[in-house]
Amino acid sequence: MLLHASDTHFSNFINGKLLPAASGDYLPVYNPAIGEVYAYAPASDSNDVAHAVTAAKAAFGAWANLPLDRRAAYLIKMADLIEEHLEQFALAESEDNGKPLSLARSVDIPRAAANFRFFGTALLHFSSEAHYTEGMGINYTLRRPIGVVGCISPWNLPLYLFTWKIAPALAAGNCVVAKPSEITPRTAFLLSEIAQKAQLPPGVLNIVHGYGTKVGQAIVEHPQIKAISFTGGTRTGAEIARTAAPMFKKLSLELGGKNPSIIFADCDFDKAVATTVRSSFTNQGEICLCGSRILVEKSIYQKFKNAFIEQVKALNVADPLNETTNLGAIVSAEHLQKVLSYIQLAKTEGGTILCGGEQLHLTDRCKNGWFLSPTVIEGLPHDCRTNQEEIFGPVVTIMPFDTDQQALDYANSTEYGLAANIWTQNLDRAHKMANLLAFGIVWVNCWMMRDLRTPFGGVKSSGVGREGGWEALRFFTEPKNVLISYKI
Ligand code: TXE
Repeated sequence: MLLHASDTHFSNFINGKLLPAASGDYLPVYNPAIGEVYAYAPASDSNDVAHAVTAAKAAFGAWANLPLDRRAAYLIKMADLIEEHLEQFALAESEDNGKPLSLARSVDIPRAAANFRFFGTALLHFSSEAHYTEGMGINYTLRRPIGVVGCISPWNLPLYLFTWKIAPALAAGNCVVAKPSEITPRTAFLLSEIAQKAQLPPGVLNIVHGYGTKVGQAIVEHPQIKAISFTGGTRTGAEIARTAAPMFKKLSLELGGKNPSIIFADCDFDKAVATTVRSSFTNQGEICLCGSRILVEKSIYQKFKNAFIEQVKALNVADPLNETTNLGAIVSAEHLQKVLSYIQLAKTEGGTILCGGEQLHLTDRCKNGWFLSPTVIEGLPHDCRTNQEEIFGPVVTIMPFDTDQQALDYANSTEYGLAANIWTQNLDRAHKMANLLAFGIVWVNCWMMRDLRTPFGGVKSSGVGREGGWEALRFFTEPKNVLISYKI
């Protein structure tokens, strides 16, 4: 059991110590399933960020020069400790975010541990290039850590995405100032204790809690923080880029999505239906990779629609702690209102609600929680706002298409380009579509299957840069070319 697991007042983690915000202020943290404040996180500001940067700078030299196997051992220890406390982390994540406990237990927390283990071992194999130039000599590329870097993450996959940034940053030899979402700070707080238990040297990892406009902004503005890795909304990403660009900071931005699921008549029908239910509604649709526009070839449109709706209606929206729950609570009252407003918009745009569309009022301990029935909307043109803007909830549209070209045109018509999934048994079509879809990730006959070595990220307004594998380690290092001149 982690020491502070039942604390109602979370702490920052700066220079190896658990501290309140310098101001002494706190912000409320809600349990979405019961609709009540259950804890408080430090409402930090630029003073806490400055403190964290000072600690990180002081720790940097020793951390960057640690033998690789020792740095690796720290990260692997972090992975082991997360796994050791898996149940406690999973419960904390579920209570904080509203997601089903079973999902936190099977996806979020194992992946957080995997992030540390993956990058903890990757750093042992990371290498740089050498270029022999005839008549000139040999160039080799040094890759050195950047220094102090900032990691800012969102509320939908709290520990999963937080560690997806922190682990490669540390692996590459940087010291980190990290900020979790103020909406879901609990597992980041527990991670502080994991870092203490792993005896990570003070200042190597600093976690500062608080609002985006205060702590996030202070991280982005701080002149000693040389790179920012951010996942969150596209508008926030633009704001961060505006601030960071004139300071010439390195930026990795993972932003929103409006992903298509493209179903061709020659698909493996049962698998396509079942997976599309998952890709639409896993984590209440609050995953940037969720498909939210289902495009179905006209000849199987009715059949697919009927089978899909039947399975969606069978989904169990219930207390996240129940083992049989498929969809838990929406993360916040504000986000619930946003999602509901899109359902209203869909109606005014001429859409028909095939199922769901309403806030659900559960009973007992969840009677004031923020629940929404999974919603499927039909009859909308591909270019209306409902089909163009990110909703980020359990709401999908379904529409027919006639030809491959039309499917492609519809799919590529949004400003976003994160992930697409296509369903076909035709190999030629699969390759052709994968090539022409304007997305950073394309899944063929599957969804959200991840190999952590592969590049992860989007095009257009879905972001800049890629995470994962060598891409992440390259982002968190600065290359320097060295030419040794010699003549044979
Ligand atoms: O994101 P924000 P939110 C999308 C989704 C959602 C919308 C808003 O559409 O409805 O974004 O969600 C910090 N400088 N995604 O409000 O505000 C903030 O405190 C620096 C997609 O959570 O972008 C939090 O830690 N940081 C996404 C983080 O940024 C700032 C996942 C993300 O918050 C800041 C989540 C600022 N000025 C939401 N303002 C995905 N693609 O995975 C806020 N932050």
